[in-house]
Amino acid sequence: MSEQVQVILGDITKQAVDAIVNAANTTLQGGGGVDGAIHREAGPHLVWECRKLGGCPTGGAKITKGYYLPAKHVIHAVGPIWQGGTAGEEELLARTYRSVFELVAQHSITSLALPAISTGAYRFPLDRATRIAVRETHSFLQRHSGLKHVVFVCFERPTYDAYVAAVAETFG
Ligand code: AR6
Repeated sequence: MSEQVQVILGDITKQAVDAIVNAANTTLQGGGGVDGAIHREAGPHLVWECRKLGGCPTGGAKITKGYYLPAKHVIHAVGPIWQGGTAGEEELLARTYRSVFELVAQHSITSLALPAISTGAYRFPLDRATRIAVRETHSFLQRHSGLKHVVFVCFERPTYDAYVAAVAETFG
């Protein structure tokens, strides 16, 4: 496995990195799952800043400060809701990761922690989502040397197992 890429079981709100990624919705006003956890730990300033952003389309991402989080920034990314696979969900999820990495490059982020976007409330099949996440990460790392450390933070064991398999497959 690449030294740049790590898979852990844990809570993304505890990661002391340049930026953590939030699995947000198009309103950027908070919600359940990882979104709820991030807003709880960051404190109310986060939603105040998010209110000024005017939402975000599916496939997009926007960046804020991390406030009381140990992470300096939060990249709010909006993945697609799984609708059976015929609504372009795979391409939309890939686009979501590309939007995250555009912000990583623009803001010279050197360490990044990501959750398994769309695989909770949005019900994207885990293996497919994981392969897309790891493929897009690999593609970005090949083109950009500034990002030194990527952590896939998994909240549940099946997610962890899927990432370990996808990282081994892609990074060797
Ligand atoms: N750290 C890391 N991963 C977590 C954490 C955490 N603290 N908490 C949950 N997860 P979800 P989605 C995992 O539902 O599918 C929200 O209401 C979780 O186990 O958070 O993209 C938003 O506002 C799963 O593996 O995000 C949206 O409306 C992964 O994070 C909607 O849910 C994603 O699950 C987005 O749905």
